[in-house]
Amino acid sequence: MAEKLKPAKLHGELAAEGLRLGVMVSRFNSFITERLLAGAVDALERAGASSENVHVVRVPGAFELPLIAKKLASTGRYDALIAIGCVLRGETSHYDYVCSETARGLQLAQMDTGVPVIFCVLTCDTLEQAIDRAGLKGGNKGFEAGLAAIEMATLSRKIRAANEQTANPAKLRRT
Ligand code: INI
Repeated sequence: MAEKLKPAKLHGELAAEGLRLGVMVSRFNSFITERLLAGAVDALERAGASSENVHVVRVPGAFELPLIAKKLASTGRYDALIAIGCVLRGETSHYDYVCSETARGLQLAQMDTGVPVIFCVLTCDTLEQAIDRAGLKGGNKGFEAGLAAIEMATLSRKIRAANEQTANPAKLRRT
């Protein structure tokens, strides 16, 4: 009979001790973004992050998030970044440009630098939809982003450690 396969598994942890994290927050629609920030900080705090290792950086609007993400990631000082913003649809096509360029720029920032950048930019048709996702019916997307940052940071550290130790995937911890 064939051997029962036990594949090597690799995953992040929800433990933030020692992680260096940057949280970028857009001032535009701050009524929403400050609530998302509170949710993110709550997640980091509960998972054991320390004040000296968590930096909050404010930017004017969502459109400015990608450049600052790239600058912060390029310092090599962060295990993960969280980009917080809220774009609300208006009467013109401005919304579409801000949304698409923000998403594209943040993806580019993480792909160019290898530092995880968590996308916590709400893109909503109405203020009510945004409020629901910033601590009401839809939970708090900032809290979810905090957890995602911790998972991606710890996963990235594990991959780096495994790579430094050996290129052999069999050495990865079996769970
Ligand atoms: N920025 C946002 O973060 N949310 C919005 O809803 C928004 N709208 O609708 O205009 C917005 N615009 C500003 C933009 O992000 C830049 O800050 C601005 O264009 C200067 O570059």
